[in-house]
Amino acid sequence: MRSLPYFCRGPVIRGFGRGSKDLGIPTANFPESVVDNLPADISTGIYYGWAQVENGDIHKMVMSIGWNPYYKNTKKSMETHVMHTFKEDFYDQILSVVMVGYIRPEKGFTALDELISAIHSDIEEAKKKLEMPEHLKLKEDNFFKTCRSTTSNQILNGHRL
Ligand code: ADP
Ligand code: RBF
Ligand code: MG
Repeated sequence: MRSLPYFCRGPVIRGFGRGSKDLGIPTANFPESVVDNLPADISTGIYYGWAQVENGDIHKMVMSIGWNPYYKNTKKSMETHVMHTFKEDFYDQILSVVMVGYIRPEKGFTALDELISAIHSDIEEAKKKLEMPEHLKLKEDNFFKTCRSTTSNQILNGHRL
């Protein structure tokens, strides 16, 4: 995939509330504006990379892009599970991510426990892969260091943030 690593940023919106309730794995959802800006060669599926909430620490993440075939969603979503235990929810806060690698396509599992164990193995794979030097260096990228204030006029991937 030519577009990897892919950097993007946006506010966390409310989804269906299924991530944590059904699966025990919360996923922070991006709005349509971020989903619609994905380059054409970023296919649906499961990715891993780094994530940061506002100006906080940078954590490992796994992300699902697509229609969640298990739930038969009609809208394409982009959901990030941050590998960190947060004290509070962070709806409306700015999530910055860099997608660095691809794991697998989305699957339409027949049972919920199959979906959950697939996500757990994605998390294990992401943890391992992100220790590679070429991936570790993206954690230090300036993208995560830029001072972001609401008055600044930053442009990312052609978009004013
Ligand atoms: P929704 O359907 O609204 O996205 P989820 O059940 O998927 O609901 O929960 C996602 C929300 O949980 C996020 O928007 C965020 O505020 C919160 N959250 C807490 N911890 C995490 C985490 N480690 N990764 C992602 N989101 C988290
Ligand atoms: N949904 C699917 O229907 N099929 C999948 O293969 C799938 N894989 C996922 C992998 C990861 C790492 C994550 C975080 C989510 C995945 N999901 C998948 C999405 C899951 O169904 C979604 O997070 C919940 O529906 C909550 O919105
Ligand atoms: Mg979610």
